[in-house]
Amino acid sequence: MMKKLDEILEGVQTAAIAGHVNPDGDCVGSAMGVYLYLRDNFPQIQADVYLERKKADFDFIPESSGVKTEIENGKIYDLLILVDVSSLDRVGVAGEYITTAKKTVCIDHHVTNDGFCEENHVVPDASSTCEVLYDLMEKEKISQDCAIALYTGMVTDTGVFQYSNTTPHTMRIAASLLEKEIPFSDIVEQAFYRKTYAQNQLMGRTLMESIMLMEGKCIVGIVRQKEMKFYGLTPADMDGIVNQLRNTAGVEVAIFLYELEPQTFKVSMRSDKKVDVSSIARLFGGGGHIRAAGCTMNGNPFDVVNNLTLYIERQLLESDGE
Ligand SMILES: [Mn+2]
Repeated sequence: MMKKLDEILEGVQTAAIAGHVNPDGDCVGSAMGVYLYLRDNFPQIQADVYLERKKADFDFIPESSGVKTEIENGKIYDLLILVDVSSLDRVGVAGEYITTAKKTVCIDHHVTNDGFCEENHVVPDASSTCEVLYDLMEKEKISQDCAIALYTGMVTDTGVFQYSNTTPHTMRIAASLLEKEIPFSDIVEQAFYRKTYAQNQLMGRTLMESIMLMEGKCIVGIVRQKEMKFYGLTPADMDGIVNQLRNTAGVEVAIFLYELEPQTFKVSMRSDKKVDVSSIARLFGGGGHIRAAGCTMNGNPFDVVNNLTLYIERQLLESDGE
């Protein structure tokens, strides 16, 4: 039974709000959304937001400069709210609070979420954690600042309301956030499209060096550590590359690998219509959504790609047989 956020907050005096490793727009948006809702409606609650590494991309979200990147040793919160976190091993900096906080609550939309908190509000059909969050909030208590945060997460996770996770309900929520007179054009531009020059250069290079498999149904892009170092980029700067790969005529599945350390790769997959990439990511200890999923894999890039394409090919064959 889903409780409303106001109910979850009953009797709470201190709250830690945290997201997942390598926080994306939905993670930052939902964490800040909760924070701003508390700031505006529950000023008696002392709340802190903990996120791994604050991305400049989302600096426009009000109060985001106050985000903490390190936990306070020994601090015990009444409540830990984890947002957009699908499993225990994805918890970012606030991991220690899971054992010390008096109550833990997870608000999420990943189908792979295994319910690792005491209370779990997981809606796999929701476009984003921000969408789940909106439904847990009292509409009239959502300020313009809070609406900016929520809209950011929805824009990021739906690819600006384009991906198949976008529903009429998603659009109705987006509409009600627009009624708060948020700067929606700037949010889309800054949260989704804007890249640094170095990011664009690395994206261009990755596209140029990409390879096509399965008669053009699968595209693979690979970024090595030495390239990231050359452009002065980190894993947090890789956003958008896998989408651009997928955005190729005829491609059903895009695979993007970037090297975390020698022989270890972060894998992101995007699918067009036929392949459930989350089921493949899960085979390798990862997770995500049907059309967007990821995992971490060991070996050389060719081993990694071969392991994945086996399952992609199988699903493509099955769907063609239907
Ligand atoms: Mn999300």
